[in-house]
Amino acid sequence: MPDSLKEARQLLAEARNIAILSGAGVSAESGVPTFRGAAGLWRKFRPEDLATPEAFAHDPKTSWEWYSWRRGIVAGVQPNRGHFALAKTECTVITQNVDGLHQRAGSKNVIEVHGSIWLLRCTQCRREWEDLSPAIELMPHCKCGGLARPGVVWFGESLDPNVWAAAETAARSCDVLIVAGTSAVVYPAAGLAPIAKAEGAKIIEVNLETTSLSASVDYSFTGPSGVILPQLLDR
Ligand code: BJW
Ligand code: ZN
Repeated sequence: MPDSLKEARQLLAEARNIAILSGAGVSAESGVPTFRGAAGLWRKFRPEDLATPEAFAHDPKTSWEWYSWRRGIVAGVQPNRGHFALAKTECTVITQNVDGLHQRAGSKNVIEVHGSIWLLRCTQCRREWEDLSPAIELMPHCKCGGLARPGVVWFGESLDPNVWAAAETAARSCDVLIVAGTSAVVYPAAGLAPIAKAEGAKIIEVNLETTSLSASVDYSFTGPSGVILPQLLDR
């Protein structure tokens, strides 16, 4: 075992308060496509065409087709060893993922900063409800007759202030923050690492490649999160 891995394991073993910021890469080994990079969702779909309120307003059917396709993928996959290693560890999971796989692995304390594809929200009365069926109708409607939208956060939309406050508190109060499977280009989520660092936390990054955070973290492990997270966390 490399010295850096031993050190990071020791750090985690001694930590009182561990938090993780996860991104799409953590679900990649389950078979959920990432957004960016070689196999990214958005090599085929331009983000600005789909993940904005304007795109939904202009063409809700295409937007719903995309979400319905993704719901089908997620419903057919299982959490992977990375999700399970986190679920076995007492830690706060701050996730940018909307797939619900951390919860399915058994993590109890999950903060979904970008919402969930299993949540629907009425564009008229704002009512929110859960719908877990993989085969959702293409243009779901609310009881009030209003068109429903996915309960996710699109570009240009603010994060739920309570959810963001919980994420910030977790970042400020942890002594180790693991940043796994995220390109760390989307804000404000990517800003959680510098926030934690400023409060004295050690930062451990796990990714297949280097990111804009890599130079400023304490430990950077290059490899699949499904392999590295268990190496870091399993006792
Ligand atoms: C592996 C692996 C394996 C692969 N093991 N690793 C200019 C500067 C700064 C900010 C802005 C700016 N202009 C606009 C903004 C704000 C904007 C933003 O950040 N834009 C940047 C892109 C520039 N942010 C927002 O708009 C946010 N809201 C906001 O700021 O509110 C205030 C505001 C109000 C009004 C106007 C403007 C601002 C909201 C952001 C919402 C993001 N939403 C999405 C879609 C969610 C719904 C859906 O899923 O459809 O969230 S975008 C998408 O990106 C999704 C993800 O959660 C998010 C992050 O992606 P993630 O998870 O990092 O995935 P990838 O694919 O990018 O990376 C995967 C990584 O895994 C890679 O590094 C791989 O190497 C790695 N990997 N396999 C380990 N097996
Ligand atoms: Zn309604």
